[in-house]
Amino acid sequence: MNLEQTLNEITGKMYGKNIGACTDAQLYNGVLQLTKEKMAETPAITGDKKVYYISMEFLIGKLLSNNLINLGVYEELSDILKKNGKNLADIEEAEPEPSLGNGGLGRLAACFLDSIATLGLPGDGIGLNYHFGLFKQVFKDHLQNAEKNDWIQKDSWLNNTGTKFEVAFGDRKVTSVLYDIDVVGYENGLNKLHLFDIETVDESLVKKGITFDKEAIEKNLTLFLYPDDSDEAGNLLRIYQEYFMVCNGAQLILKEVKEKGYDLHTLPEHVAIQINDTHPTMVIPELIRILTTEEGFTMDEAIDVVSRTCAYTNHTILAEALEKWPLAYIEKVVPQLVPIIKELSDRVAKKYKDEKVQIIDKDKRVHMAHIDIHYGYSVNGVAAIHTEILKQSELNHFYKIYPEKFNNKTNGITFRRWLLSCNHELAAFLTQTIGDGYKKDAEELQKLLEHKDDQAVLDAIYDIKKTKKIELVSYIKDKEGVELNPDSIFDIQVKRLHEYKRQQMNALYIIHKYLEIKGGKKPSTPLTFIFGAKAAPAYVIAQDIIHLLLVMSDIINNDPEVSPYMKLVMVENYNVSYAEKLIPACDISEQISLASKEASGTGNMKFMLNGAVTLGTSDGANVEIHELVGDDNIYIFGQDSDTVIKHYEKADYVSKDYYKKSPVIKEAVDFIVSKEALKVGKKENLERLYNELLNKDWFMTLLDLEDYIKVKDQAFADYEDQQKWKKMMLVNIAKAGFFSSDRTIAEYNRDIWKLK
Ligand code: F58
Repeated sequence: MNLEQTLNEITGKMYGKNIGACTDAQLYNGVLQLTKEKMAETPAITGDKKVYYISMEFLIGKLLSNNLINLGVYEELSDILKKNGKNLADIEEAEPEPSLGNGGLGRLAACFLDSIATLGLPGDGIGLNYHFGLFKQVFKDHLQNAEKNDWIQKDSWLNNTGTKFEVAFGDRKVTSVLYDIDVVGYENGLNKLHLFDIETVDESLVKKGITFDKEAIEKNLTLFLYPDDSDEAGNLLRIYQEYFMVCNGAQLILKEVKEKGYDLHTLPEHVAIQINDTHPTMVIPELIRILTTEEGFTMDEAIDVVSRTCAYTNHTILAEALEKWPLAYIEKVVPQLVPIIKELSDRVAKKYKDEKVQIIDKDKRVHMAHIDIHYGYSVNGVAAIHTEILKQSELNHFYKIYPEKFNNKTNGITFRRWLLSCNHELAAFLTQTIGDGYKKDAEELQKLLEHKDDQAVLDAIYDIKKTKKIELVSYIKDKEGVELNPDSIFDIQVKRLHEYKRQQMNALYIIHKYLEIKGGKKPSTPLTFIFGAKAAPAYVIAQDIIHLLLVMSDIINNDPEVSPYMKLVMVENYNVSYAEKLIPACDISEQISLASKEASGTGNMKFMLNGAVTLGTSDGANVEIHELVGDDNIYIFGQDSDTVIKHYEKADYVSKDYYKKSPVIKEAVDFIVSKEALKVGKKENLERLYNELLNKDWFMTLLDLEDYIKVKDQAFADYEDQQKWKKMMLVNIAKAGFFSSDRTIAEYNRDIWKLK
């Protein structure tokens, strides 16, 4: 049977209809089943040693398109649907997005699974099956509201495996259920994403918005991704979730090793466990607990084996993100782990006197990262500058003890999703121009450099960008009700909302531009500013920044004097699917974090790959992008990380000094609480933000604002020179190959996992 016959048979069985007679939603279910059948036929990737990537987040996004691409049937299916009067893009719209992650860290885990399978390495993900992913963002009265975000339908990518484990929280025992999602490599075999759920979960517990009874563990454990942790019950629930994941993960791993007939004493020869940030750290004491209490290991043996199996990735230097759980909380949730953690801590205390490297500190808090570093065999940062900061400052005390454990693995992105799937036009053009070798070996994108002076190629890249901008304009008109001008410059900042990412600095620039236009100084090419960002519900200033952006968009877009020259739109509920529409349409990619704070960033890579030019600070992977494309193909501004770190050390940054010194800064900041802004926005939110910027500004917005304005204006001016801009686009695409997650994973494997 050919693909069309199979699909007709499936829709016939499901709905008594052939392809042409189905609705898009019905066809989605049909194609879903077809794809799942194809994946089930794909041979599993096997080997002597396997990696388990354990993570609280896998921000997989919609899977249909990617799976079809990786199975090699995207084009064929697309044609079949067309023949039957259907459109694959419309069918994809019917797929709910699994938002099982907050941002970069979760998305990275998803890209990694794709690359592990694509490279043919045996490797599975281990995580949780949240029934409601990251909240759905809804704007009302210029404020963010959080609503529950369900994604699981009767038919979905989840396969119930029937595997169950018992998990004990002290005397309280619960049963887990394991769901698997197949992960198919690009023209390669099959791995799995294992998502654990609790058998007794109860979705009806969620009443209004995203609030629910936090105490009812049996019912709520896997309801939400990262519930609000602003209170003790929230923190405890987070520990319940973390332990639930690692306890299940540890049981699964040991079961698989035993089934393959390996002696558990040889664990490090057959298993590598990559711990994605500190959230899964308890897997270390949990494995030690199981090996000593159930498998007859001595404590020394268990510690030795586990330490040679586990490796840790750090994703941040922000102190508030480095988990330090009160021992009392762990005692409440998993008392059986406490003796193990104490033993691990005592061994460290005996050997090292330095306070800074202890596991349990004087306040009886457990430093999770310290467990990973002492009892894991590898510690990696996620971009060159980040790893250097870890070695030289944040984790310097550990680096002195274990220099051999530290290594860098600059992040990457899967080109299957972030080029082939989201930008068919560019992918097809690249194939036509440089062949399709780049799909397997991303470095081949460099062949594009040979066409640097080829006018037809330069024009084509520019035209494709225009096509994607027109598509986005129509999508945004539909979703947000805002009419954008495809001939304007698209300047885009999309990422989680956090002060260190400095969306507020971009907002101040926009105010500055608005005031300039009001004063009669109009930009030669109109400007479009696009934001997308969710703010953690408990993060007050982040909500205020969203408020300011929504207020400004209201003011700007409704001012007939200004709106022909600039528009501002903050898209609602930014997620992976939205990113796939925004990124191909971007001219200028905003990567403006305070230097030293963004560990890597991965959005920066996605934009570059799609021909956007970066406007950024010397932070995270921007530094490596800069090195690759050279000074002429990127806009870098602001203070460097050494300077910033010194400001923190000396505590000598005073934002008010910058405000007083610069009339431009003063004017922009004052506008936040101007009559005009207060007429549209809320006094409480705007005044709080204004005061924060003037009296605290912990992430040094005003430090870089003047330079930002200068360099951003330069970028807009350069855009006028089309020829120059086209070349910059080309160089950025050509140099993006380094950021393929295939390269990143090959390095993890070469240096850390060592799988065959
Ligand atoms: C991100 N971390 C880094 N954390 O900020 C980013 O620079 C990096 O590129 C990315 O990891 C991948 O390495 C990140 O996304 C989170 O989302 C936390 C998860 C746990 C709750 C708090 C946010």
